[in-house]
Amino acid sequence: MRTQVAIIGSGPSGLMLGQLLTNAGIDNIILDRVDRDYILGRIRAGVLEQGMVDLMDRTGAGARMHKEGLPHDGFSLSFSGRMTRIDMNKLTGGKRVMVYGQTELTADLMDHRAATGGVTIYNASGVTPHDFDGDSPYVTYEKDGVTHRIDCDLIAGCDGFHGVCRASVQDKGVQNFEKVYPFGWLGLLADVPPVHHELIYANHERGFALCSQRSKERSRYYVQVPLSDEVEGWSDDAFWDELRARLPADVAEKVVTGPSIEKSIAPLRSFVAEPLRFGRLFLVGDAAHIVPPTGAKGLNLAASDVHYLFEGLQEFYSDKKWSGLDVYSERALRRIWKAERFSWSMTMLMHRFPDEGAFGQKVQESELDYLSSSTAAQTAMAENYVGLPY
Ligand code: RFL
Ligand code: PHB
Repeated sequence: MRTQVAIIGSGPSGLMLGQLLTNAGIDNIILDRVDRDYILGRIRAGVLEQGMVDLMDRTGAGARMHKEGLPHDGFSLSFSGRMTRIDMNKLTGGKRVMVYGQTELTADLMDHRAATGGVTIYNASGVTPHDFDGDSPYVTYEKDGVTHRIDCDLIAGCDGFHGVCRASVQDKGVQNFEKVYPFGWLGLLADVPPVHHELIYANHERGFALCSQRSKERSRYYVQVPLSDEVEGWSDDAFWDELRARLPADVAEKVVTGPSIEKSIAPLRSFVAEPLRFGRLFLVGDAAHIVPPTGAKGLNLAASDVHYLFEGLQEFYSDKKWSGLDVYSERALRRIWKAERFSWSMTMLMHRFPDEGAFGQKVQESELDYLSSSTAAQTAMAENYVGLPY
């Protein structure tokens, strides 16, 4: 088999890149080690920046997102029993975010790919990129007991944090930057109306909590938990009690509870690999970087990577020039580090860090107090939350 761009990974990064390439007449094949249902069973992001919404429109798969997605003009921070609303729309001169689940967005991209004749090979095991240092890279994989080979011009590593692409460059000068946080998020998805029409990020002495949503009938809630906790140890009732205990009383009494559809614990991590290019192999999305979910930036960063890489690929195929691909890593990393900084700072602001002691706690409280009264501080938070320009 031969294609122009071999894409490893059929998450949002791989699917968005594949669709932009297909739309531009550039041949591509996507490989994933699991199948469609497995990918759609992963409950992840919910908040889309305008840049991500625009990119979905460019893929041609954005129609349902506009119909069912919920535009949000603001969100609230709760601490010391009071709420501060960050009016994103007013503070950024009219910008907003869109609440639309990653599961739905991924399904839309998969359906559009199938409808436009894109090739995806699911359940491909042992996927391996080869010879990307030279001029003739190829990818091998196994399916149904047979080894296959795809020759290509370039390889896009869109295979997430535990993928094979970054693992393949560990001895090629890649530098890893990492910070691991001493807690995780226990998330619960339920078909109950959200407690509030906007998101609430709560800093409470019992730990962080987040009230999010997927639609007017489906809520997504999170609470900070120690890394030693296991999801089996959390009944639905225990989750609802803990969530309510961390919210201001007038909000807590409005929480509508119900049986969980999904419940899971995710560890929190900041991670960046540099550079993002190794000859003819390019790292994209979670394969290259991870942010703690507090700033809602992971999926949105995948979108900006795809944007920069697609520009380079378009130039490569239409003008036979490497210049866009040559600057991909540098351009993407500048935006990645700003999102890393924001996600880290929002994580440090909103969680409880028992090891930081009383001084750390006082500094956090004073930063929250400053935020509640300073338009400048709120503007900086709003500007980052809606997403910095590409
Ligand atoms: P993905 O989605 O992990 O997809 C990678 C794909 O690659 C496949 N794969 C392989 N295929 C072949 N061979 C191999 N060896 C392979 N290894 C892996 C996998 O099966 C998979 O299908 O990466 P991608 O596409 O870069 O997308 C990144 C996003 O999924 C991620 O950044 C976000 O979900 C992060 N995130 C959030 N981002 C936001 O922008 N806003 C949010 O509100 C937000 N909330 C979240 C989040 C992530 C969370 N978790 C659980 C990590 C909330 C949570 C709880
Ligand atoms: C979510 O809805 O899953 C979500 C929303 C905002 C975040 C993180 C996760 O910051």
